[in-house]
Amino acid sequence: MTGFRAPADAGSSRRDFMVNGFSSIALLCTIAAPDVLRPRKATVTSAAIRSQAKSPFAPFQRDLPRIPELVPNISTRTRDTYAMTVREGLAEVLPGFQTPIYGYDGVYPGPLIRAKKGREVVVRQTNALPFDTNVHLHGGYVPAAHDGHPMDVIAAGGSFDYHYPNEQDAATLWYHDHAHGRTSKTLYYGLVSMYLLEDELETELGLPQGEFDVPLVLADHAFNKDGSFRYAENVDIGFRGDTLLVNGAISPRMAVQRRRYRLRFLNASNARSYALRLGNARAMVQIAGDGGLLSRPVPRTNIPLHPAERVEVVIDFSQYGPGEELTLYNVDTEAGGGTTPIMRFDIQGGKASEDFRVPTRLRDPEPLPAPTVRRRWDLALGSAAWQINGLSWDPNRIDVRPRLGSTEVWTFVNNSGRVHPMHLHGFLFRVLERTSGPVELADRLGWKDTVGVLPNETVTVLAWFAPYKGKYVFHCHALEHADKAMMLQMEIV
Ligand SMILES: [Cu+2]
Repeated sequence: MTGFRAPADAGSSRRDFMVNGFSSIALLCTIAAPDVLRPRKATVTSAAIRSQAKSPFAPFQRDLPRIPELVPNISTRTRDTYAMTVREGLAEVLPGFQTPIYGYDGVYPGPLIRAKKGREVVVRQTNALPFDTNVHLHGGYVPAAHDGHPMDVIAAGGSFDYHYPNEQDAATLWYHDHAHGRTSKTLYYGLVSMYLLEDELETELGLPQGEFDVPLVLADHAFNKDGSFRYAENVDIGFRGDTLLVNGAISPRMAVQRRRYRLRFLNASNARSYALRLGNARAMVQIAGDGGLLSRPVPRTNIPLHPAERVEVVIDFSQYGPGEELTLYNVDTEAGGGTTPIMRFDIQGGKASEDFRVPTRLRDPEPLPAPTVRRRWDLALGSAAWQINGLSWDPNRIDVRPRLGSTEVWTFVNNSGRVHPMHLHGFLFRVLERTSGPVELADRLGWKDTVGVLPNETVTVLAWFAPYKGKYVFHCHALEHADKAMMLQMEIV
């Protein structure tokens, strides 16, 4: 990694820290968060003062935090019931600083839920924030009333029981706020976590489990001098931070045994795309995407990851010697400075001994009905806002009515210079074609719920509108685009 390059539009917190130090009052111009989002005054400790000598932004200083797993309050034969409070909290992101966040149970990332296919999960979400929130289970087959539609919100002080049937195949899902108009801020300030759905077919594969199955939440951030997150709105490109967090720690290190690990990556950034690459382009084996396991594993050396997408890889650390360090980089064209090193794996001593191999077949693809309808969606910047087919979000309008159980061919035509990660709530799709080149093998072998439509690219998908009727949304997952108001409504009939 060579010198620091500050992103043009997001303020430059890292430089702020390095050039001015903590005592400087020379603040760069930023757009303040709304009152309800304004962070509380952070505590500066002596540890913080000491840490300025060695730059708190240096990568690989902290061990990877593991995401806490939530324990059900009640478990019956068929159902697990959880309770969570959406509230303000403090996170120690920079050593010695307390960063104000919004968090599920007050932590960032929020607690992880581990669900099993065929067992219902109920999550009682209590809103202790001073404004509306809701919860969208991204990638889940969820009845419309429980999907976290942007207009179905939990008022301040209220609560709602989200019912998740878990009748889909194993997949790495995630949950986040979806109250309309402020997701760019609420997700940025922390309302994000993972929901891992498991099933028996997956268990039979013998993939790495427990401490060897590692969820990783990636997000770029920027900081004010008091250690609080800095947010600068940019509706055109979306937010760009200058510092990469994995599970809430700056480019951490992770001690690994000489064996295989399952790593589950989520791009929880507002608008930044990543490209995952190990040092010296060493191999990763992709086993799953947004919608769960691929039909077979795919070796890859460079994996693009657009906002809201997930990829799961198996990395075999037994090939490396004790003491070796293996770095995972972001090599996306917009990477640079603090957004290049993602994390480092530090190989521990001990013998490499393991029988497990990634099976050559993972999951058979479902037969799908032939598509009945073709639709085209033009993605462009209108006179004042990002739009789809010239339309902005209107909750009182239904923009499309697919039939329950049908498949449709949807073509996203990007007439702009920005990436638009297009996401369908409630339903999955297969990527059929893209004009930037052949569809990646891994994207052809599995389900997706979000696809990055590159600048001036056209991407065609086959969407399957099952299993639930009702009103859902589809939108760009660059959060500043979605908030302003690149989102349409579909009703499955
Ligand atoms: Cu967009």
